[in-house]
Amino acid sequence: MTEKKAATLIGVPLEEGSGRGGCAMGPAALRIAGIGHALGELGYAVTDIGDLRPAPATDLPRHQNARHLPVVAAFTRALEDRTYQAAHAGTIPILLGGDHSLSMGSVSGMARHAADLGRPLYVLWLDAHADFNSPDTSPSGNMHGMPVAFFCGKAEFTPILPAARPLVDPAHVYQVGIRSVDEEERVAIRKNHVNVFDMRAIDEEGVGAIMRRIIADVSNANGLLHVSLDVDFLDPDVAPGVGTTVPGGATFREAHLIMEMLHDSGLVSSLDLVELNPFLDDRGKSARVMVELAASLFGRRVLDRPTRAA
Ligand code: 4U7
Ligand code: MN
Ligand code: MN
Ligand code: MN
Repeated sequence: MTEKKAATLIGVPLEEGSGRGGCAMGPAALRIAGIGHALGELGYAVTDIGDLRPAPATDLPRHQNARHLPVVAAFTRALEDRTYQAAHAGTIPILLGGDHSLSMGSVSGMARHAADLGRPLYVLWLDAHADFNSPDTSPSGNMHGMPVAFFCGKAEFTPILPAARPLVDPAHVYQVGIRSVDEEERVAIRKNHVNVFDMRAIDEEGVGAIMRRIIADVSNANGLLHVSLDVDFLDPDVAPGVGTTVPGGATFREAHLIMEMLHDSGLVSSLDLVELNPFLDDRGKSARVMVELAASLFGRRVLDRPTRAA
C-alpha cells in the first residue's frame, strides 16, 4: 500500500521584513483563496498548523541596517524548526507568507532535513529580485532582501541560528525571473556562483528550456528541491498584490508551465508562497493566482481558474 501524500500548511504572518504593512494578512488571503481545499482535491492529506506568532527575540542586539531583526530572528528560529519537523515527518511543508524574510527559516529547516538524508538541497528562487543583500550591502535595511545570502551563510547574522547549521551551496541556487538587482548584490551573486536566469534569459531561451536544465541538475544530484515563489516574479498585471512590483515580469502561462514541469519532475520537497500583500491586491486576484500556481505544482492538470474564494 502506498502512503497518502501529505502537506503541512504553515501560516507566517510576518511583514516586518518588508518595510511596510500588509503581508501579515497573506496567510488569511491564501486560505480564503482555497489553498487547503485545492491540495485536498489533489489527494493530499493536508494539515494546517495555523499561524506562527513567536515573541520577538530578546537576545539579539539591534542592528541599524537589519530592520526589525528581533522579529525576523524569532520567526527564523520558529520556522527553521517547524519546517524541519514537517519535512522530517514525511510531509511537504508549504509556507504561507508573509514576507520573503521567512525563507531564512524555511530554507534553513530544509537544509537540516536534507543533511539528515545525506542529500543536497537545491533552491529554485522565482523572484524579480536576487534577495542576496546583507546588512552590509542592503540599500533599504529590509530583511526580505537578504534571505538567500542568509541561508547560503553569506550574511552576517550568526547569532540567529547555531553557527554549525547546514548551509545551502550558492551554486545550488537557481534564480529565475530576476530583473532588479542592487549594485553590490550583482557582485555577490557572481562571486558566489548563483545560477541566475534573468528575464532576458527567459525571453531568449524560454522557461521550458531553462526548467529542463534546472530539473536535470537537481535530478542528477539526487537533490531535494525547495521552491520559493515571490509574488513579484509575476508581472504586476498578473499579480498586483505585492509591495515591490517590477514591470516586465513572468506571464501566467510562463509561471504555469514552470509549475507543471516541477510537478512532473517529482523533485519538489517544499514550497514558500511569499510577499502577497492583500491590502494592495485587486479583489483577491493575486491570491487566486498564487493558489492556482501552487495547485499546478502539486498536480492540477487542467486550466480551471479557481472560482471559489471570497
Ligand atoms: B523581495 C531591494 F533595494 N533589493 O534589498 C532591497 F531594491 O523579497 C529590494 O524580493 C528587495 O520582494 C526585495 O531592499 C525583496 C531594493
Ligand atoms: Mn523576494
Ligand atoms: Mn521580489
Ligand atoms: Mn553540486
